[in-house]
Amino acid sequence: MIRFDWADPFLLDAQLSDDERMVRDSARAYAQDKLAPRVIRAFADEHTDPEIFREMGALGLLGPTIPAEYGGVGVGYVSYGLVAREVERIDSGYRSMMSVQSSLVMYPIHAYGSEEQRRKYLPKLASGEYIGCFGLTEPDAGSDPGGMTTRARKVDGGYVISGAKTWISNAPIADVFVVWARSDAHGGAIRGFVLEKGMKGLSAPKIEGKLSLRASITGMIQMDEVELGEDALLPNVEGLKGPFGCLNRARYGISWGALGAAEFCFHAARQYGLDRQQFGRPLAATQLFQKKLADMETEIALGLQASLRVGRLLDEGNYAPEMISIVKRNNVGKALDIARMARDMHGGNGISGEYQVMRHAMNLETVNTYEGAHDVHALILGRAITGIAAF
Ligand code: TGC
Ligand code: FAD
Repeated sequence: MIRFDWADPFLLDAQLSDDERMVRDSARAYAQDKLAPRVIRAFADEHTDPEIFREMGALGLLGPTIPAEYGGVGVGYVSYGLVAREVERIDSGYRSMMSVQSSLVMYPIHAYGSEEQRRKYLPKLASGEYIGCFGLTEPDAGSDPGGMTTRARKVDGGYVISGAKTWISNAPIADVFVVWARSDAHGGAIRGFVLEKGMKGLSAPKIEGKLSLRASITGMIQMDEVELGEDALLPNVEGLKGPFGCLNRARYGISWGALGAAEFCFHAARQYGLDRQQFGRPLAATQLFQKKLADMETEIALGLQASLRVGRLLDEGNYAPEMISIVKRNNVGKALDIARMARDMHGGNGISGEYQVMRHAMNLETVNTYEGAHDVHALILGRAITGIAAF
């Protein structure tokens, strides 16, 4: 028998390799030393610091699964998940910045791009010199991206692309835009294109006034007859499986990240309960408070084990997207419940920015919606269980 460790109940640490622990520790040190001190102000001021991309790049946290020859560090998906957990322990917006760059911009350029595209973009995205964004969602096509109306028209020497994407992370500060559009030259199939800041007809206005993910900038991508060369097309994928292949990676990372945010809230509620005296004893001495902590710990421990399992299967190439729907949906939903509960357990102090739990709850509202809304993942699973698509 061993002594129970409330902060690592199923000995997750012992299930990691030395290399994975090293990646985790380096991401944790960066997140705690550099991100934690600026997040309260950044969220309050709705400020995104582009320097964060350069800092993460210097540590190999951007596109960590991309091979070293393209500027990545070539680690596996368990390591990627551990990075997401440490970054989102501070703020979901910071994890969003990191995971869009890694899974939604670097991954498709690596997996679907030409050798020239890989060499042109990946090293600069890995270092954070370039910031990337991913345009799938449109004003009238959110959960149903197949309903997109952005169109690429074939012209001599390339394409002309027109349309609008909305709710796009990083867009207003992006240098590189991975955009999905219906391509007339390919029978109306969905194809990926790489656009660059400064192209005529391309703009990316900021969406103002978000009450969630305020440390991560979000915008639109407006394309008015943007002229692209042949070399802008991602040559090696066609159809919705292109963007979904990227989303598999990002959703998996989110399943770890959300639990990082949940762990922060759990630890904060525990400490608050130990410190705060009411009715002549610490709040943590009451049965209700302890039950809430036990529920939090249980959900976090189960969720982390599930994400670790899915990460190992991803690393083996032995996964199905539905596995990722289970962990994205469950872990984000549970993290949101935990953050709301932690907010309640802090009483009035829980609404103050200083205690940070309400910021996590507000952020997780977005995380529950993006990358496939909570109920959309239920429908993906429902289809797999019954064979009937109920979207
Ligand atoms: P469906 O008929 O199911 O599939 C069309 C084609 O795609 C293939 N496919 C997949 N391939 C790889 N991975 C997956 N997860 C896949 N899911 C489907 C499928 O095999 C088929 O291929 P083929 O070759 O037969 O054509 O497509 P559908 O239109 O019925 O889709 C239904 C549904 C609901 C599953 C899908 O549309 C969906 O997932 N909707 C949610 C949309 C979403 O997640 N949007 C995310 C936007 S990006 C974002 O939010 C970034 S935020 C990031 C941040 O800031 O951190
Ligand atoms: P809708 O699809 O309109 O859904 C609204 C509600 O209806 C949800 O509760 C949903 O679960 C439910 N619903 C939808 N369809 C069904 C159905 N068939 N049956 C039952 N219920 C249903 N997108 C990008 O492409 N790139 C990004 O970088 C990006 N970043 C984002 C950042 C932020 C801060 C936010 C808020 C969003 C971001 N998104 C991004 C968009 C995000 O992916 C979409 O918001 C999400 O896919 C949901 O689409 P929607 O908002 O249009 O909601």
